[in-house]
Amino acid sequence: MTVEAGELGEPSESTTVVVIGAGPAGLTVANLLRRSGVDCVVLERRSREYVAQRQRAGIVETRAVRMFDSWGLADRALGGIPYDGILEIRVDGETHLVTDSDGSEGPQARLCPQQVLVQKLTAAYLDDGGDLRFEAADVSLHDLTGDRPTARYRTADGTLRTIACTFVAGCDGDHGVSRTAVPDGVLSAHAFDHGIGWLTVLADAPPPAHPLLAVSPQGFAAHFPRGPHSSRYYLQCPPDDDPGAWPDPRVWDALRTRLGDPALASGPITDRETFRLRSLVHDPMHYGRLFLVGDAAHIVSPMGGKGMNLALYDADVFARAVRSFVHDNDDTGLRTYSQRCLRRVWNDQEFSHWLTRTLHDAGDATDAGPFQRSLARARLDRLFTSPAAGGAFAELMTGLDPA
Ligand code: RFL
Repeated sequence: MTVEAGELGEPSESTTVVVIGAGPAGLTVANLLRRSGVDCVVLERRSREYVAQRQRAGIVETRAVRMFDSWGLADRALGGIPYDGILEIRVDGETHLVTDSDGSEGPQARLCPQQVLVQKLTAAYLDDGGDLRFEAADVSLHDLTGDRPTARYRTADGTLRTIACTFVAGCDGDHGVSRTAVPDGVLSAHAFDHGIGWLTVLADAPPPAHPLLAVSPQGFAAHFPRGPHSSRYYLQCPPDDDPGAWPDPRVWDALRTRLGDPALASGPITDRETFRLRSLVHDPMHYGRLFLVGDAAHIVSPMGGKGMNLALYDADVFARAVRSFVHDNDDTGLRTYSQRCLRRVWNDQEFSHWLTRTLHDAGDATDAGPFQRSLARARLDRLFTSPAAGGAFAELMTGLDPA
């Protein structure tokens, strides 16, 4: 990276890729570029402590584990607790075990909470000498359609800095600045509101034997491991319900009823929020020399656990494309980036939508009606009885499907 005097008097620097955002997408891009011998600078709005504790996803799918493995990063990037690839779907209290493994050779999915992945990717990047700047305020992007875009930001002490680059990786999530730097009308937004709300609760309570999804007459519920002594729970609720309407006793009562487990152990609740299930895709995923990666380009309903895994997929495709451009002067990967990523995005949106409808319509708590309810139950029945349907489900869960 070079440093020179800026035209406005502020320090001016130069690098190959400026990465906006240090979530799973940005940190993966940064680590893969570093391993490719491509220099980059990561600008993150929040502090290191804030980013390191943000809890969301919990499973790194098989495809993503193998992606890290192929870069020699699996041991350094992934932590968490062992996962035997078995998922429980409990229908009206009756257990059905389905496998999240397609039987192929190689490393399998890992139960790795998102914050553990973020902590490990941060440490790996910094230990390798990576340039990661936390508390970068007022980030703005300029000249994205020219040969030399720039990113401006303000340091914690108020100094204005400018970085010139060859490419910008917009990894700053759905509410970041990267996508808003694209002029109106360039991207098409395809949005879908599932009309479903979820209450999500994090608690210091024993994890389930297997990740658990439950259908009941009272609605959907789920219980996921987040550590040896912590769990995340989900409860279907009216869209835009108030978390304050869910005091602890109501949460544990609802979980015991919907999970069909009167003896479910409780524990202190450490986090509680409600949100609407929604899906969103922006097409194309680039503008000039800006490439949108992860949630900056698409949101997937959490059902099926694909959001973070798609972010990791985009990051891999982008890093390989930049590597080919920088080392082999081959821009094919950059030209086809959006098309290639969107194929997997729509594949995973379809899977997530299918699973969302199946598990919410099969209970009685939605207004889907008896016809949709019976269709959802028929889908579940097929999943539990047909090896071919079970195989297709496992292929989608692992992310090893051909999309
Ligand atoms: P992130 O994680 O939002 O990171 C974006 C980063 O950019 C920073 N940033 C900025 N930096 C500089 N300047 C600005 N102006 C900036 N604006 C923002 C932010 O501080 C942040 O550090 O996006 P990324 O990297 O694309 O990762 C995407 C994943 O976080 C997301 O898809 C998943 O969390 C979705 N998700 C799940 N995905 C799964 O694969 N499996 C799951 O089980 C799963 N569960 C979930 C989820 C999302 C949830 N929420 C948020 C509704 C459960 C929940 C409750």
